Amino acid sequence: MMKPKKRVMLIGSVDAGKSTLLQALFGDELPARKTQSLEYRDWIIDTPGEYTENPMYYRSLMATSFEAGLLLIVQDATARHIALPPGFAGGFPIPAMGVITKLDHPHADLTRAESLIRVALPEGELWHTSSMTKHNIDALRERLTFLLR
Ligand SMILES: Nc1nc2c(ncn2[C@@H]2O[C@H](COP(=O)(O)OP(=O)(O)OP(=O)(O)O)[C@@H](O)[C@H]2O)c(=O)[nH]1
Ligand SMILES: [Mg+2]
Repeated sequence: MMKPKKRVMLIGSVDAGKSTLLQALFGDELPARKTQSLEYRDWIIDTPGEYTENPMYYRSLMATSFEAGLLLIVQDATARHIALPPGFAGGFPIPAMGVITKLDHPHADLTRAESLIRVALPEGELWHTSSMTKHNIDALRERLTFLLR
């Protein structure tokens, strides 16, 4: 795999599965620890879910996005809400795409998850993954490294 030039920044609610997705993309062993602060790892910037849930942190997310080439909004397929306001992705200076995680979960509801994430991400690619079964993980890694090259 070619090392990308730019970074992807992961955002999404607490427990959305951001860090677990990061670990799956790098082939690390699960589980992930709770993210307490911005974490830079190779070509990924992981953020604490609190930054997505609390508007007090939006400025920090915006500032950090200048170090990234792509915004990845992570939405849990079992979640009944999305923390982000309408059109949130459009406020960033970089392109955005979405990932719906936990496809393997018995309570996953893809139709609901898609309509929730489309509020914050009206356009842009939308991927479905499971970090447990690794569904779409290799394909997503290929896609991200291609987009960031
Ligand atoms: N079934 C299933 N569970 C998952 C998946 N991805 C993450 N989880 C679980 O969801 C919980 C939260 O995962 P994290 O990756 O820590 O979530 P996060 O978005 O990084 O959370 P913060 O760091 O608090 O913002 C953990 O218990 C994971 O094991 C998945 O694909 N399938
Ligand atoms: Mg985390």
